[in-house]
Amino acid sequence: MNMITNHLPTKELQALDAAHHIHPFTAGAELAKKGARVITGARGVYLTDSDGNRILDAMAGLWCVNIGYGRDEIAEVAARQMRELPYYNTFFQTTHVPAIALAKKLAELVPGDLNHVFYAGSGSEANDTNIRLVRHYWAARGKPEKKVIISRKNAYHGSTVAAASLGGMAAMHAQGGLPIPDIHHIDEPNWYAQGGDQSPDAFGLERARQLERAIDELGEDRVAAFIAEPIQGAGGVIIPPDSYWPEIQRICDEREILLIADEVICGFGRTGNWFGSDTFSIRPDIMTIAKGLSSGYAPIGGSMVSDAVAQVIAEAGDFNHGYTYSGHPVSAAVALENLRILEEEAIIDTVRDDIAPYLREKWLQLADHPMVGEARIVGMVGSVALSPDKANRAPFATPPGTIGTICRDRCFANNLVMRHVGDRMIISPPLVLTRDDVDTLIERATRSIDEAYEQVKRKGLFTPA
Ligand code: PXG
Repeated sequence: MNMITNHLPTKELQALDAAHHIHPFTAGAELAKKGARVITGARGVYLTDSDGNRILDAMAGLWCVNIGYGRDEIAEVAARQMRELPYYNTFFQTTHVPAIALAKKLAELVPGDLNHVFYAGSGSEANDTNIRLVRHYWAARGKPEKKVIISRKNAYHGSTVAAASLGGMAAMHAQGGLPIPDIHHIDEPNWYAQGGDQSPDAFGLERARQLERAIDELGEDRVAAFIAEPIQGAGGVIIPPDSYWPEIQRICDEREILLIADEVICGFGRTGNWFGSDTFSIRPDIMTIAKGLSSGYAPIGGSMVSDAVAQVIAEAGDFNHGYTYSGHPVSAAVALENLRILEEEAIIDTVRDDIAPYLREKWLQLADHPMVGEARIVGMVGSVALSPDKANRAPFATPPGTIGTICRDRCFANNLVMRHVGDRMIISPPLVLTRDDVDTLIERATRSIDEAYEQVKRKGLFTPA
């Protein structure tokens, strides 16, 4: 493997990192004290750090390395493309072969008639595009007042000003004066935390019908679109009740609004099918893609757009929007090669038919643990809710995230990347996990939850709110 092995000692790297590097979603001073973990290489589903530890990456980087690390074919394609045409833009009536080939491939893979792509460099940028696209679309149809986009609390749609506004993360809105105007948030379908005594299906219907009520209250003539992740990822892997998506689809069919499925996490095999929209029978007008599109090997995202919407946009004159790196040739070539690997190696079929069912069986057994309130999983994305009182799905008395952090730290110590969101533990591993890898993942996760449980009890924190 081509790794930089003669790097500085870990302590020196950490000091330089603390001196000059501002980390995303991180308390800088706190991290500077303990030092960031330095990742130096990766192969398959394992990371290597600067101290030589081998860490099972059950988050596929940041939900993106679907084909696993270290695929030389991708490096070859990137190098070839860099030599042939490292950059050209797709503005000003030009195009290039990688952008064309990827657009055609995406039109084949993405369900329904979402046959058109507007390229972006990331999921955040793609969602920025979506806001401008849907408003431009309605204006072109003579309805410029249709501007409001309905989203959900605890949704994650990215970190730019517009995407973070679209998202429903209270902690993000609390910084920098968000959200921007004309974004409206309804409640999330989080039965475990908010469902009370209702059945999951009754709760799912109630939450879906909030969309109908919001359209009525805002006025259908003012609402442009509804956006949602098929499964809320960064929100804690919140899998909606079965009743939720069919009801949302019914409402979107009946009302004159566009449906945007944000598939940045769910896309490209994560849920056991190519798209979360396949898994949940969603028929979006626009789909946000990124992450698994290139398995994270190069930055790229995009908005997949239906024939009907694309036609209106095409006939409405200039769409005054675009990024320097829209359809970047190297990223597009890398994405194409990633899709070839996913398809030719039947990775998603293997997930659906073998690995996901195997992982599911073991993951659901975590619910037997005395500190686990529920275990849920769809395809290769799952979560467990930590709880001091399973019967009542009660949260801990400590501030949200306290117990999750203890558990996450045990995972770190046990060479497993399993994240926490509040007091939920989440996984989203590479799709190329083998059965042996699943066993290792479950063994390390169980050990980490056990150790966290002992610590929580010892500190007297095993008490409900
Ligand atoms: N939509 C969804 C559903 C996402 O999960 C984005 C859009 C934005 O994509 P970019 O490429 O701009 O990051 C995301 C990204 C986390 C975490 O803590 C999740 C994401 C990004 C950063 C952190 O789980 N998801």
